[in-house]
Amino acid sequence: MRRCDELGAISDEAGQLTRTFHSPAMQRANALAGEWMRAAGMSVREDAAFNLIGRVESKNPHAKTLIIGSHLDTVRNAGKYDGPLGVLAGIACVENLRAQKIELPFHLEIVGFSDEEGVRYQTTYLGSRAMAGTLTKRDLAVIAEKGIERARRSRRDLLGYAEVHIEQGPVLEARKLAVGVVTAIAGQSRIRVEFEGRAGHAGTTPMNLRRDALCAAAELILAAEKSGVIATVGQIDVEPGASNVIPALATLSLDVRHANDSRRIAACRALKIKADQIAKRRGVRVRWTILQETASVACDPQARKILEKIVARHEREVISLPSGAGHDAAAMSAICPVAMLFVRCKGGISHHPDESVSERNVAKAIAVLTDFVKECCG
Ligand code: HGY
Ligand code: MN
Ligand code: MN
Repeated sequence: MRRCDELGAISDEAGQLTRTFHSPAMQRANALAGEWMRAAGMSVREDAAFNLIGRVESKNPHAKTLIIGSHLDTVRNAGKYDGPLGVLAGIACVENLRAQKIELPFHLEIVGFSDEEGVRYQTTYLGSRAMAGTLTKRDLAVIAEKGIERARRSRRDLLGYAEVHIEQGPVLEARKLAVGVVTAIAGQSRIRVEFEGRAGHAGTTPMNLRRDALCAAAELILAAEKSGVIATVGQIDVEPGASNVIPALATLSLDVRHANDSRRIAACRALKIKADQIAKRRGVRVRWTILQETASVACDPQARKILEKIVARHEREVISLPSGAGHDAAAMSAICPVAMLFVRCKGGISHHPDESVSERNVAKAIAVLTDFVKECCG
């Protein structure tokens, strides 16, 4: 918990917690978490995508590697636990195994991914997709840092991936449980929508002669809210951005989620048609750019069974639940089986400085994770 506080104080922005891909704060966070990994007896390196990797070598050089991880980057004005808690739980698990003198028949790595949130480039999972080898040409074109695709790992080396993460929802708190097992991770689409109208004088241009880009955007935002899937417009930029000038350009981010990929894709299509209709009626142009699509991912049934068996030793009730939030496990599922454990967080609040967890619930998650790794020894 103290480590969460220490990492939570490392930010790119004064007065709030923001750490974005390869920023100065991310480099400081990697250095600090790397020290804790070294102190736990791990060898530490950073891969070509700036993922922080602590490793406990098994005596068997031909062994595969189990990866436990989460992300060290954050959203803007973030909470302290979304991401870092999973990395620190992994380090605590290694400290437990060491204290119990457990020799693992496989290599164990704890990974702090460099960009799960995608705040800097609007492309999520840069770190875990670099490791999974699923970066697109577009990803590589938009990012300034070259060569991150060299972080790619081969599926032959991996046993699997496990992630501890705050639930970011209300279910565990409602059921008075500390932890729960994740069944699947919802797919997501990230789209940039640009409405281009015409700037004009706010005082002299009659309302019926305007080509107001921001009013067009406003209509689409409300249509997204009623689209029947989980849709969010989190960012909007307006140009020229003066109070007495009719907006010529409105650029908005559209984030669409659903557990069922065809429902999500259909909803995005319907919103694109709506955007075209709004643009036509208002005499503005619209540009629709899909920045990223991530399919929904089922957690590995076998790994889930092991996790449920372990949770049953620690909780009076074992519940399994889907994740509406995206996680690095979704990216890692391209190269190995994945398992996720949710930790209860207060009020389900996340992506907000009020994000909080209890020491008791975190202790239970670390105990479950440690038993899970021991169970993987077969
Ligand atoms: O947006 C998400 O679902 C995750 O927090 N990156
Ligand atoms: Mn997260
Ligand atoms: Mn997040």
